Amino acid sequence: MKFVVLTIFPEMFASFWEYGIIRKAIETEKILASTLNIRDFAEDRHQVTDDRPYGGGSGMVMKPEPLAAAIRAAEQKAPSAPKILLTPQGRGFNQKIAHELAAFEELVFVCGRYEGVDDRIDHDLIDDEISIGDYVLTGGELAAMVIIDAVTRQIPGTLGGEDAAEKDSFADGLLEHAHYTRPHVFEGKAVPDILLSGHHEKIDNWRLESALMRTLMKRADLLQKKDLGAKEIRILKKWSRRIEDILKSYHRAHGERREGTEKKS
Ligand code: 6GU
Repeated sequence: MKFVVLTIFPEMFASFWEYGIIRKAIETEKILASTLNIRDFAEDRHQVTDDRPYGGGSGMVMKPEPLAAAIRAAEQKAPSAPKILLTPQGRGFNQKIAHELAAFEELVFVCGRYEGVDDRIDHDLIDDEISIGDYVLTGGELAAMVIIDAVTRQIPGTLGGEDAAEKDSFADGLLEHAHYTRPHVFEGKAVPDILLSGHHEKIDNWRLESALMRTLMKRADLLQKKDLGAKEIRILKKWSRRIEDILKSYHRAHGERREGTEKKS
């Protein structure tokens, strides 16, 4: 995967390329990363990339000529790449889009700054617009890093275990199960026995139950949307029966007044 990033702050990426999985992916040539400084494409003596907005108002606008020239230079470096503008007005980034972008061989990211880019930088020059959430950043650089990070870990061979990305939160519509490492007991809390049993099927079942539980507690909206499998339905029904039993005992002990379940006699 080749990433080309257009920015007026290429230095922001210097340390990003240098750590962890991203660094390793560059070293093993799973990804190729470069930046183009938009300022280098400004023709004037002071290499200005912004200007005051027509119609007045506060804030500055990114000038079209340097940006267009930079995008055309990026096209030379990555001819097959979709050119993606990072903007809060773009479609909302998520794991599905990360997966979708990982299928390309090249990606170009255009980082806007100031109040926005001149609107004539449009369909001829930009193929896609992405936002990383409903809040406003001072520029697209952090968003580009977020997306590059999420896309890189989708590329086979970039993570430790070969299938680690498939087990991710969201990959199957569930949050990930709980994880534990040594020590066996930490501040009085022991690791669940099953995980030490060496019984792989039981461990898998425990992990599925843990993933379902976490998703129910933290992100019930994901469960509502999910295409549940037979095992998952069995687990949810088991919990449902347990909750029913607890409520039944409670009502028996306290009389069945609340919850509108008064007995007819
Ligand atoms: Cl992609 N850019 C900016 N400037 N702000 C954002 C964003 C992008 N996504 C969320 N907020």
